[in-house]
Amino acid sequence: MKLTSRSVSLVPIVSTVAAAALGASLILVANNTPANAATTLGAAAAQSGRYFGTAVAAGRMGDSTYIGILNREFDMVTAENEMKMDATEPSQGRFSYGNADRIVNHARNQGKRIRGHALAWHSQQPGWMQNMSGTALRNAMLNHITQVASYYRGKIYAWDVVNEAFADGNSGGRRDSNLQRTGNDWIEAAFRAARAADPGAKLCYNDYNTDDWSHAKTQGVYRMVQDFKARGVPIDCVGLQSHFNSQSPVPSNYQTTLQNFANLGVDVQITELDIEGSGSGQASNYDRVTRACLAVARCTGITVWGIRDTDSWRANGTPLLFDGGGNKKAAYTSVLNALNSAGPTTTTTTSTTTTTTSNGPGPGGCTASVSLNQWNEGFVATIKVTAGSAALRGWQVTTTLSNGTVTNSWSANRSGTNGTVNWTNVDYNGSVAAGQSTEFGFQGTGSGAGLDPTCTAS
Ligand code: 9MR
Repeated sequence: MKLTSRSVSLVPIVSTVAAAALGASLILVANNTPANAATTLGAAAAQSGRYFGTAVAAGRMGDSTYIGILNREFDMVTAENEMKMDATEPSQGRFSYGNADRIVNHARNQGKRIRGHALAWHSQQPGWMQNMSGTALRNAMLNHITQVASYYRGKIYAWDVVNEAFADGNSGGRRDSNLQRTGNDWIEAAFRAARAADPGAKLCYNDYNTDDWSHAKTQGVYRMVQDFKARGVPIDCVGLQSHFNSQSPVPSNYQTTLQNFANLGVDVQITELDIEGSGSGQASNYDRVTRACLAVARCTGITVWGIRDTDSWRANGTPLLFDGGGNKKAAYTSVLNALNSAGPTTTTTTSTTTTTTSNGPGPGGCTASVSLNQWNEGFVATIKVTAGSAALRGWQVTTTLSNGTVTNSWSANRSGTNGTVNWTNVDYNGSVAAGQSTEFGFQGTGSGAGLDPTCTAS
């Protein structure tokens, strides 16, 4: 039984000037008119296939205001401290995931994705590691990466494999540290170990003061990534922490920096954004950063480093999007508006359709429907799986991608990237009560038309 209902909505162009100039009445744009504007950061970012995340502290998860904002606004989560080396391996060979798991489980239960932070770093090392050197330290680092990335295999969208390994100042070289003293190849060794442990996670190099293209540190990181790509060292992304204040303002060439890294063939992510200040000045800086990301196709998402100003590691600088009472600041509105201004379209000649297709109850008692956001080069599909009259213990959805390719997916396992693609539940969303639903999604290039999902209970 298939295709019991279909509805297609086309949103007409908002710019009559563009329509007249191009002489075309079929040019369509969507979701950038006030009536269609998304009302949360995550939903607004998703219109262009991006995420909007925040750092989460396990110790604040009992705070209902904090959790309420987290659940409503953000679709990517980074553990602020709980996945660091001192937290996850407090004594050598004994791993501890309690607080990290609280964050990971909450995020997954809420359908949010997770950035892992951080597998190897000179700072926040457990005491036993701080005193190590040479081969023993190299092996301990590799074991740590293997253990932690294996434990979270399949649950992490992107790992900060190595954090802050470059020196500040004019050298453009590496920072001195016990890890650096194990040999200059420690970073690539870390990336190879992470790839082996979790082949599905994107692997990022993450640093601060790498926002200004003219800075020696930025150039040093750029040369390393260029070298890794040339030699086949597995690296997928570069994280720009982007902690800004009056001493370290948003540089005028920030978008250039994002674009130049992206041009090396890696994704770029803004990983720890905060901008000290208040009012319209702060709002305009947030606007610039957001628009810079939106202007770079491979800038895949933005994470702010905390929820309310009072949650920040530098609370006195009021650097975040919500005030201490959980109220939206001017900076919040400027980010939301910037994300909405991009909408799902990239040019005024883009066609955007929203298609909803539902399949009738299959023999196994579940249905699947798709909500598709299509723009000229790609799409984001969200598939809703609904249990029939009996609870599901697992499900499989089959989709057809005749003219598109999956580049990224979440909350389901998949069999391939195009043609007939089978999706099965992951461990946390296989159980669905009778009549209830769960969702998974994917992003792709090309066309998502004709996905026509069918659901089978398993
Ligand atoms: O926000 C984190 C704070 O709670 C910790 O005390 C601090 C310890 O180093 O780390 C902070 O997060 C840092 C992140 O892990 C790496 N980039 C800089 C962040 C702000 O210091």
